[in-house]
Amino acid sequence: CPTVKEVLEEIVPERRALLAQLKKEHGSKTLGNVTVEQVVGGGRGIKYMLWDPSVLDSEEGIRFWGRSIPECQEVLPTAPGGKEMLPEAMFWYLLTGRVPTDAEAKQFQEELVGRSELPAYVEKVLDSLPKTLHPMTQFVIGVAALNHDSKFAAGYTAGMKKADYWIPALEDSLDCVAKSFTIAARIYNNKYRNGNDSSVPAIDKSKDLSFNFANQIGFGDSEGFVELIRLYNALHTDHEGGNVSAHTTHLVGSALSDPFLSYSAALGGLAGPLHGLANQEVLRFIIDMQKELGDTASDEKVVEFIWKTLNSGRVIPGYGHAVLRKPDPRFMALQQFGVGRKEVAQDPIFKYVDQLYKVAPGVLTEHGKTKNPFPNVDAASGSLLYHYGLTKFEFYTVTFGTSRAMGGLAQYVHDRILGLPIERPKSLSMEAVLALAQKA
Ligand code: CMX
Repeated sequence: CPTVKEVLEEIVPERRALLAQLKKEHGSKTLGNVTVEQVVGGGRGIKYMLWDPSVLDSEEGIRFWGRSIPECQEVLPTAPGGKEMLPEAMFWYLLTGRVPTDAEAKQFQEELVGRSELPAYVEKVLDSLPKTLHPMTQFVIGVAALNHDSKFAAGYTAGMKKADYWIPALEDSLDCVAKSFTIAARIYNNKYRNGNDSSVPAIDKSKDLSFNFANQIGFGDSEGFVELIRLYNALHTDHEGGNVSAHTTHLVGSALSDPFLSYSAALGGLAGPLHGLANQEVLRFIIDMQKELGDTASDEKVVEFIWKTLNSGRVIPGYGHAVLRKPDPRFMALQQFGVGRKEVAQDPIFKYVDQLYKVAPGVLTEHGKTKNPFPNVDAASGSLLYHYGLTKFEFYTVTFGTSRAMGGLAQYVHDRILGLPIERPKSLSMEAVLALAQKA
């Protein structure tokens, strides 16, 4: 069956023709006006960049090349004996816009797992870091260090043609995704286990990335955990282009920094508490609640706890969203995973996630600040990892990071296919905004 590169070779002329048509026939048309509020308010809603693999609707949530999450769950291949869509299949789909056949997904999985070993110098870099360093900082360092072997950077230095940029960009992106899983496992073993001695199993080339990650950190025997990691990684891949991690990949990549440097920069953004670090914060919040209220509590007590948090000036992690105005379908998919497994559904932490979903939207609505009182993806993800014994919640954003690489870098490849220019939007001083606004 064809490789992902062969499928992309077919797609390249179509995508380039579509961009040429957009420029030629519609280049001067307006897509909306920019208000002062948008300029001072983080650019919300400004239609500003191209992003092909996914589009986010504020009401219904994310669609990947036009398919909703349940639709993807229906068509994307799973592991043998598994029920959850494979992240490798999702990555292929994000890159090509085509659902892989079982044979294509299997071949692609083998290709990625075949790339997942780390160069010795990266292992050395990771092993030399202090155990006290946050796992996300370690992740930033590990991914950036991979740039040593970047085929894109080498090709650029050797003077490759612009039309060919996407080819080494694809090579590096596949390497970056595959090796991210192994970097994540190494960070976990260094920080929370006995380092990376001979007790860490070698990569099993016949299995998928999620299994190997789980296996290397000691969870390979847990069917539930492995399936969760597959679902988690497939769901977190992409959330259109405007979020901090995706946009950073795109922005840094627009300077023709290679995929490793671009994605490493994105991980720095993912590590922020208003973005990916929220899943760590959700667990901290629920554990604090459990410590104060016990394993179960009445709705009134939970509401009281939420108010106490809000009144102390903190946010309720896992709630609210810059774009979404309904419960996040990624949250719903993870919640369904938990509800569908009896042992998870009975876990007190998971039950608190459920109870928060019932009461927190009402409290946040009454509080009256957030434009979206509903849960985002981070509201559920950590409780599931915690249930299976991954209790080091400082590590949770790393699992988000292995996944987001697939979405950010799928678009990175498309950016190079399309030959998009360096990003350079206009900034204004407050005085300049004032002067323009007074004239408007
Ligand atoms: N709890 C309390 N207050 C909240 C809130 C929450 N969960 N969500 C938003 N607000 C507040 C904001 O802090 C803001 O207050 P100020 O005006 O005092 O600054 C006000 O409501 C308006 O914010 P908004 O327009 O509704 O939300 P933004 O687009 O500015 O921010 C987000 C979106 C996600 C950063 C915000 O909802 C938040 O901080 N949520 C908690 C953290 C979180 O879960 N982040 C993960 C998001 C998903 C991801 O990227 O991984």
